Amino acid sequence: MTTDSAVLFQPFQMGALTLRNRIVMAPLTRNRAIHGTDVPQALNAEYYAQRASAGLIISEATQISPTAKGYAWTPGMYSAEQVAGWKRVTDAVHAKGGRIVAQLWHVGRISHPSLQPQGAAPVAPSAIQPVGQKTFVESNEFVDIGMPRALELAEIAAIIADYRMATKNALAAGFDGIEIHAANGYLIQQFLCDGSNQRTDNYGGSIENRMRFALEVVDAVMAEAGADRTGIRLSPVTPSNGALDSDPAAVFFPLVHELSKRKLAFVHVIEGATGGPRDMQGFDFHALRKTFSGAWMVNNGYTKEMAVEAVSSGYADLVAFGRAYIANPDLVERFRADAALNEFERRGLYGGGVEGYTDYPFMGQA
Ligand code: 8OZ
Repeated sequence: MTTDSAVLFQPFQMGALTLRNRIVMAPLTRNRAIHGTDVPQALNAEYYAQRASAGLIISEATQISPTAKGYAWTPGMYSAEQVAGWKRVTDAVHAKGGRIVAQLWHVGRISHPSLQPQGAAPVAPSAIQPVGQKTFVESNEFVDIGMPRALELAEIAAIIADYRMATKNALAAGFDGIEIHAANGYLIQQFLCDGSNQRTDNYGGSIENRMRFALEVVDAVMAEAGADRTGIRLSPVTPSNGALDSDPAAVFFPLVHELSKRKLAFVHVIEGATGGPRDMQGFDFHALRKTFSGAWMVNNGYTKEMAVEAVSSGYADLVAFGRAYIANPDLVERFRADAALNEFERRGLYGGGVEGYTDYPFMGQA
């Protein structure tokens, strides 16, 4: 290795947030909120606090409303109890000098009537069923995703208001900022992609119209948190959850240009297929980076060596690690010491308690 890994341990000013290094804990769905209320519990605070030496923690995806939920036992950001639960988490992270932003989420069509209020069909830009997708319900099974219901115009406005309220709640819960989850085939990406959006009103058709929902969400979040505490996660070429667009570059270049105009603190990109192959399918992420003036955060299968290269070359400011953070609470210290990493295991990945969650050893522990 010719490049010096010290670049990873340099502080970084991301908008209003001073981060102590370039290593980010990626948002990770772990399905451990309190059953029935979707409230974060003490175990969640312990898990995040274990990982507080990251330059930044991004919370697991958190639903902005009951309708925004797509999986069993994911946490919410819309009730007073949820805000109180999250306050325990942010307090525990801050007590260790860490920084944490909330990832706000609406799943759109990636849900199931058993997870929806009144057992209703999930909502989406258009009534188009995603092909071959499943979700995880409370009976502990993966079930097929059915036909969603197309949102009425007034409902779209209400969802934007939900994002704004959830942002207010996240700030009240002590979060340092917001990451808008616009990736992985959930509601915002469903509006962006022509494979899931066939609306004929102002929210469908042209690129400008398909971007409208995303930008209205961004504006609503910024109105509460400020641009300097707002970021967004994008996955231009992921096939996750049936995200499908005939020409991703035609959508994501103008979108990132708009985000840059708004002076968003950061853009977080998943390069390739989420949690899978880093095949960029001809999409030029380096060119996309050049259209954005704020911080650039990259993710997907990075090793320490790849992270050093991405940061020292000037392409990325920050690198987010998912699986490595599941298995290594002290990932920063291990990188610094050039120590071996714990192997990621699937046990307890989605749902359960301590096992596979807070029981991965720190360096020097058995
Ligand atoms: C894994 C399982 C359930 C949800 C994503 C929030 O893909 C998720 C997710 C990941 O963004």
